[in-house]
Amino acid sequence: MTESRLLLSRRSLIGGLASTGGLLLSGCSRSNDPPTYGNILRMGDNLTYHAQRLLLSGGALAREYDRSEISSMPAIGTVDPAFGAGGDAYGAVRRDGFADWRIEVSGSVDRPRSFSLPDLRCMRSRTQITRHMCEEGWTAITEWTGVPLSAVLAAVAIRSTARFVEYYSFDGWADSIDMIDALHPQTLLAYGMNGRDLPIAHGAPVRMRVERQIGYKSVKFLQRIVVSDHFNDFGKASAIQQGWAWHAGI
Ligand SMILES: Nc1nc2c(c(=O)[nH]1)N[C@H]1C(S)=C(S)[C@@H](COP(=O)(O)O)O[C@H]1N2
Ligand SMILES: [Mo]
Repeated sequence: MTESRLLLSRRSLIGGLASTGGLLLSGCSRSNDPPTYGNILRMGDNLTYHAQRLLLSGGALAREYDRSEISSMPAIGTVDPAFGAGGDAYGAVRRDGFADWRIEVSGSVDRPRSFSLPDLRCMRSRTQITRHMCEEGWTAITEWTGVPLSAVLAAVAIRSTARFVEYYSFDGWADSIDMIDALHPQTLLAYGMNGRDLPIAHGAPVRMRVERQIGYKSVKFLQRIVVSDHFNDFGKASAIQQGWAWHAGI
């Protein structure tokens, strides 16, 4: 390589590094980022958010396992919302195998509608064996069956302005993911676990599976979904404002 070409390639390398660093660092000021509340640890969340988005293509799959590797999975947090706050609503839909359960999908969509369990079961399905990772330190390998969230979003015709998908549960959980995770092929509204109907303790009738983020993003007992053009931090009592990372990539 000649002197000048070496110089050129070095310059472009340095330029490349600088712009990479710029992209990572500017993450903290972009309007669609998770909020930091001036908290230095929350700024780290944004760094991992952009680093993951940079390193993995939007569609990179979480590792999938063999049936022989399935392990037992403890039920964590709420194991039956019928006995907690707002339990009446869950108690009502729990009857008759969730015959009256409907999940409403609204917000930034052209065709808002609700889906019954049979509606979801009639749509395209995906089965995947993945490792659930809880922030408490345990992991479990489990088979999940469900409808890709992308199929549901296609059915309601999300608008081009949509940036986030918010999801709410019967036990008061609210969370959201960006469109890259929402449209990811492994992001499921899961109604099956290890070849059976999803048990109540694991989130019946339908739970979210977000395989490239930590366990608490996979919200159980889904009640409704809202497609949104703007980031929602769900207010002062929310997990995000209580210090839980919004983007918890693994
Ligand atoms: N609605 C709801 N979703 C939830 C929880 C919960 O308590 N309620 N716990 C979360 C946490 S911290 C983990 S690790 C997983 C646990 O899923 P599992 O109970 O099926 O093992 O669910 C997540 N989703
Ligand atoms: Mo967890």
